[in-house]
Amino acid sequence: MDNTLKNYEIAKRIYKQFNIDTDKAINILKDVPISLNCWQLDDIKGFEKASYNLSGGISTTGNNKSAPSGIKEFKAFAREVIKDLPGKKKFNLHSIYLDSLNDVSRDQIKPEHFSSWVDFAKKLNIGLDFNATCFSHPNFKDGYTIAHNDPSVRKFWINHIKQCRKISEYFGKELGIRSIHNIWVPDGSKDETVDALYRRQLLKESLDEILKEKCNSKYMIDSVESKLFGIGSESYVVGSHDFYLNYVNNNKDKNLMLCMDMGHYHPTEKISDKISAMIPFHNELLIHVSRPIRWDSDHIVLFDDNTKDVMKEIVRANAINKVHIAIDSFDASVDRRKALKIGAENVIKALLYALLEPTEQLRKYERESDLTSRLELFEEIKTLPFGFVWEYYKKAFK
Ligand code: RNT
Ligand code: ZN
Repeated sequence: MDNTLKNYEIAKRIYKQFNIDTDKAINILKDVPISLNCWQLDDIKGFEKASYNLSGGISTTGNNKSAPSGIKEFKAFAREVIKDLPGKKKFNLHSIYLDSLNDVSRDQIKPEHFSSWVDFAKKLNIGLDFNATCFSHPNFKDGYTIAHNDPSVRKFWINHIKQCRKISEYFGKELGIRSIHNIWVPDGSKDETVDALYRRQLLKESLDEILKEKCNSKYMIDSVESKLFGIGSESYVVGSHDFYLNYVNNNKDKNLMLCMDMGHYHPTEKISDKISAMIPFHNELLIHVSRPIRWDSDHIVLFDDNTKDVMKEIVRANAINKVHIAIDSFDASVDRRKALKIGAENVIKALLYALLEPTEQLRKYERESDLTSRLELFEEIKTLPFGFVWEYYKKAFK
């Protein structure tokens, strides 16, 4: 292993001087599943025969010539990236990535349309997460889906999401790894909305109907993802943070958790600060690690302060088993495979960085009100030989 091991041993000794056990950090990290978003590979196009344009207030830009030519190449790309990453992985599918020779209406999709994905996951020994796709479809009408005022539109999407829950349950059962089923709907309005309450009542009713049937919690768990605004829903989003937070808290009997996406809040609002506010009240949380630039732009995740801060808060809150980490990016301006790989590496890297923080020592200083020593230590650890530990982990745990 060239100099990697030698360098790691040097780094290990240096970290030891700060009472940080690098072996222990790596041992924890290798078992934390990171869910890779399939949609980074093809700009959220999927494989529906009808192939609708991207809608729902999200957008990919760029024209790098690296998108896969079909489902076969798509799977080969995904396999390559997954194999290239260290530690535990999951693959996060949207319902439009079904594998079917025929045109299947979204309210009719079934586990059988995803059986090839189960084979794919089994071979790689990974879990599958799932998402209902309530956009890029003619039934996404007037900016609404399950909060549409037309009951037939609502019905279509309710049925779609019900089917998606079953597919998620099927993934968990087949793979023996619980699947997370995320519900995000784009419903909202460009301009001032008079019927804000009415729409939220509709959303509540629709969710009640969708979640009425119990799925086996051993195999799947639902999550609901809030948002602040989207393209075309700048003024009003039905499924806001407050709405879903209340919904989850008022439905503790349901197998349901909140999903917080880093790009779905006011620009100066940090989700890292929300983790410790959620942990006392929620058993589990889902985080969409993303990178908003001025808006919810879904840029590729970097090894930057925002990503590190989220991971640090998860570690400091001792919540590695409670907070599920999924990546959400779509950038068509660079090589799609590299985009997925680099973003995922940065998430794993940031988690390793967080695990190598001398949290107990910092906490001790803080509780003793010794803020000078806390500041000194914070700054000192920034230049520890982190790169050596990362290089070693990347090679040894592929
Ligand atoms: C949209 C949400 C959602 C999507 C994916 C494709 O703003 O973040 O998670 O990005 O479902
Ligand atoms: Zn998201």
